[in-house]
Amino acid sequence: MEAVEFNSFNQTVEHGNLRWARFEIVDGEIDYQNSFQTGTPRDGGGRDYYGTPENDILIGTAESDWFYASYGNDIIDGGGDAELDRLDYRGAYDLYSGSIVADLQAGQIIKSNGDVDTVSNIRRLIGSTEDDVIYGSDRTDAWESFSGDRGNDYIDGQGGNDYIWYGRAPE
Ligand SMILES: [Ca+2]
Ligand SMILES: [Ca+2]
Ligand SMILES: [Ca+2]
Repeated sequence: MEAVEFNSFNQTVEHGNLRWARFEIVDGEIDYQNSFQTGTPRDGGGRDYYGTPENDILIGTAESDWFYASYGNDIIDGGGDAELDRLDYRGAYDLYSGSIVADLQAGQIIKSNGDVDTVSNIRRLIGSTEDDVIYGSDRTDAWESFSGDRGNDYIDGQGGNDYIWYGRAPE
Protein backbone atom coordinates (compact mmCIF):
# COMPACT_ATOMS: atom_id res chain seq x y z
CA MET A 1 0.00 0.00 0.00
CA GLU A 2 1.27 3.45 -0.83
CA ALA A 3 1.46 6.11 1.80
CA VAL A 4 -1.65 8.20 2.28
CA GLU A 5 -1.75 11.57 3.91
CA PHE A 6 -3.80 11.97 7.02
CA ASN A 7 -3.92 14.37 9.88
CA SER A 8 -6.44 13.04 12.34
CA PHE A 9 -7.64 9.87 13.97
CA ASN A 10 -10.14 7.71 12.15
CA GLN A 11 -9.86 9.69 8.98
CA THR A 12 -11.64 8.43 5.91
CA VAL A 13 -9.47 8.02 2.86
CA GLU A 14 -10.09 7.02 -0.72
CA HIS A 15 -7.29 4.93 -2.15
CA GLY A 16 -8.03 2.52 -4.98
CA ASN A 17 -10.40 -0.11 -3.66
CA LEU A 18 -9.42 0.73 -0.11
CA ARG A 19 -12.24 2.96 0.93
CA TRP A 20 -11.60 3.70 4.55
CA ALA A 21 -8.75 3.09 6.88
CA ARG A 22 -8.46 3.74 10.58
CA PHE A 23 -5.18 4.93 11.97
CA GLU A 24 -4.00 5.41 15.50
CA ILE A 25 -0.81 6.81 16.93
CA VAL A 26 1.00 4.24 19.07
CA ASP A 27 4.27 5.33 20.67
CA GLY A 28 4.55 8.11 18.16
CA GLU A 29 4.16 5.74 15.20
CA ILE A 30 1.26 5.28 12.88
CA ASP A 31 -0.49 2.01 13.65
CA TYR A 32 -2.57 0.95 10.71
CA GLN A 33 -5.54 -0.77 12.31
CA ASN A 34 -8.16 -1.74 9.83
CA SER A 35 -9.02 -1.51 6.22
CA PHE A 36 -12.54 -1.61 4.91
CA GLN A 37 -12.56 -2.50 1.27
CA THR A 38 -15.12 -2.08 -1.42
CA GLY A 39 -13.65 -4.81 -3.62
CA THR A 40 -13.11 -4.90 -7.34
CA PRO A 41 -15.79 -6.11 -9.79
CA ARG A 42 -15.66 -9.73 -10.97
CA ASP A 43 -16.71 -10.98 -14.37
CA GLY A 44 -20.24 -12.34 -14.00
CA GLY A 45 -21.08 -10.33 -10.91
CA GLY A 46 -19.90 -9.99 -7.36
CA ARG A 47 -16.56 -8.59 -6.29
CA ASP A 48 -13.03 -9.68 -5.44
CA TYR A 49 -11.71 -8.74 -2.02
CA TYR A 50 -8.01 -8.79 -1.23
CA GLY A 51 -6.96 -8.44 2.36
CA THR A 52 -3.88 -6.67 3.66
CA PRO A 53 -1.25 -7.88 6.16
CA GLU A 54 -3.17 -5.92 8.78
CA ASN A 55 -6.65 -6.49 10.21
CA ASP A 56 -9.28 -6.17 7.51
CA ILE A 57 -13.03 -5.89 7.52
CA LEU A 58 -14.32 -7.25 4.24
CA ILE A 59 -18.07 -7.13 3.63
CA GLY A 60 -19.33 -8.69 0.42
CA THR A 61 -22.25 -7.86 -1.82
CA ALA A 62 -25.56 -9.69 -2.34
CA GLU A 63 -23.90 -11.40 -5.32
CA SER A 64 -21.27 -14.15 -5.34
CA ASP A 65 -17.99 -12.70 -4.14
CA TRP A 66 -14.47 -14.07 -3.80
CA PHE A 67 -12.37 -13.33 -0.74
CA TYR A 68 -8.60 -13.89 -0.82
CA ALA A 69 -7.40 -14.58 2.71
CA SER A 70 -4.54 -12.60 4.21
CA TYR A 71 -2.60 -12.32 7.45
CA GLY A 72 -4.15 -10.45 10.35
CA ASN A 73 -7.30 -10.88 12.36
CA ASP A 74 -9.84 -10.30 9.64
CA ILE A 75 -13.61 -10.06 9.64
CA ILE A 76 -15.06 -11.52 6.45
CA ASP A 77 -18.77 -11.48 5.69
CA GLY A 78 -19.98 -12.83 2.35
CA GLY A 79 -22.87 -10.38 2.33
CA GLY A 80 -26.08 -12.30 1.62
CA ASP A 81 -26.56 -15.82 2.95
CA ALA A 82 -28.05 -17.39 -0.20
CA GLU A 83 -25.44 -16.77 -2.89
CA LEU A 84 -22.17 -18.67 -3.23
CA ASP A 85 -19.46 -16.64 -1.52
CA ARG A 86 -15.96 -18.07 -1.63
CA LEU A 87 -13.07 -17.72 0.80
CA ASP A 88 -9.69 -18.81 -0.51
CA TYR A 89 -6.60 -19.59 1.64
CA ARG A 90 -4.34 -20.79 -1.17
CA GLY A 91 -2.18 -17.71 -0.74
CA ALA A 92 -2.96 -15.79 -3.89
CA TYR A 93 -0.83 -12.69 -4.35
CA ASP A 94 1.35 -13.77 -1.40
CA LEU A 95 -1.27 -12.49 1.01
CA TYR A 96 -1.08 -15.65 3.13
CA SER A 97 1.11 -18.70 3.59
CA GLY A 98 0.27 -21.40 6.14
CA SER A 99 -2.40 -23.90 7.09
CA ILE A 100 -5.84 -23.32 8.63
CA VAL A 101 -8.14 -24.84 11.21
CA ALA A 102 -11.61 -23.80 10.09
CA ASP A 103 -15.03 -24.16 11.71
CA LEU A 104 -17.80 -22.48 9.75
CA GLN A 105 -20.37 -23.31 12.42
CA ALA A 106 -18.32 -21.31 14.92
CA GLY A 107 -17.50 -18.75 12.24
CA GLN A 108 -13.82 -18.98 13.10
CA ILE A 109 -10.76 -19.81 11.03
CA ILE A 110 -7.47 -20.06 12.89
CA LYS A 111 -4.39 -19.48 10.81
CA SER A 112 -1.13 -21.26 11.57
CA ASN A 113 0.57 -18.01 12.59
CA GLY A 114 -2.10 -17.57 15.30
CA ASP A 115 -4.19 -14.95 13.54
CA VAL A 116 -7.93 -15.63 13.56
CA ASP A 117 -10.51 -14.77 10.93
CA THR A 118 -14.13 -14.29 11.93
CA VAL A 119 -16.30 -15.34 9.02
CA SER A 120 -19.98 -15.44 8.11
CA ASN A 121 -22.03 -16.16 5.00
CA ILE A 122 -19.26 -18.20 3.38
CA ARG A 123 -20.50 -21.25 1.46
CA ARG A 124 -17.36 -22.30 -0.36
CA LEU A 125 -14.11 -22.63 1.55
CA ILE A 126 -10.83 -23.33 -0.22
CA GLY A 127 -8.08 -24.56 2.07
CA SER A 128 -4.41 -23.73 1.97
CA THR A 129 -1.57 -25.52 0.20
CA GLU A 130 -0.62 -27.09 3.55
CA ASP A 131 -2.34 -29.54 5.94
CA ASP A 132 -5.74 -28.13 6.91
CA VAL A 133 -8.58 -29.09 9.20
CA ILE A 134 -11.94 -27.90 7.89
CA TYR A 135 -15.35 -28.23 9.52
CA GLY A 136 -18.45 -26.91 7.81
CA SER A 137 -21.58 -25.59 9.45
CA ASP A 138 -24.85 -27.33 10.28
CA ARG A 139 -26.89 -25.22 7.92
CA THR A 140 -29.42 -27.22 5.91
CA ASP A 141 -31.01 -24.49 3.78
CA ALA A 142 -28.08 -24.40 1.34
CA TRP A 143 -25.17 -26.67 0.47
CA GLU A 144 -21.62 -25.80 1.32
CA SER A 145 -18.58 -26.84 -0.62
CA PHE A 146 -14.99 -27.39 0.44
CA SER A 147 -11.69 -28.12 -1.16
CA GLY A 148 -8.47 -28.80 0.70
CA ASP A 149 -6.07 -27.93 -2.10
CA ARG A 150 -2.61 -29.41 -1.47
CA GLY A 151 -1.55 -31.09 1.75
CA ASN A 152 -3.11 -33.79 3.89
CA ASP A 153 -6.44 -32.27 4.74
CA TYR A 154 -9.22 -33.30 7.09
CA ILE A 155 -12.65 -32.13 5.94
CA ASP A 156 -15.98 -32.65 7.72
CA GLY A 157 -18.95 -30.85 6.21
CA GLN A 158 -21.02 -31.33 9.38
CA GLY A 159 -24.82 -31.10 8.99
CA GLY A 160 -26.66 -30.43 5.75
CA ASN A 161 -25.70 -31.44 2.24
CA ASP A 162 -22.13 -30.57 1.43
CA TYR A 163 -19.76 -31.05 -1.46
CA ILE A 164 -16.07 -31.69 -1.38
CA TRP A 165 -14.41 -30.63 -4.56
CA TYR A 166 -11.10 -32.12 -5.69
CA GLY A 167 -11.03 -30.29 -8.97
CA ARG A 168 -8.63 -27.70 -7.67
CA ALA A 169 -6.05 -30.06 -6.21
CA PRO A 170 -2.96 -29.68 -8.37
CA GLU A 171 -1.02 -32.72 -9.57
CA1 LIG B 1 -21.90 -12.06 -1.44
CA1 LIG C 1 -5.63 -9.17 6.71
CA1 LIG D 1 -4.62 -27.99 2.19
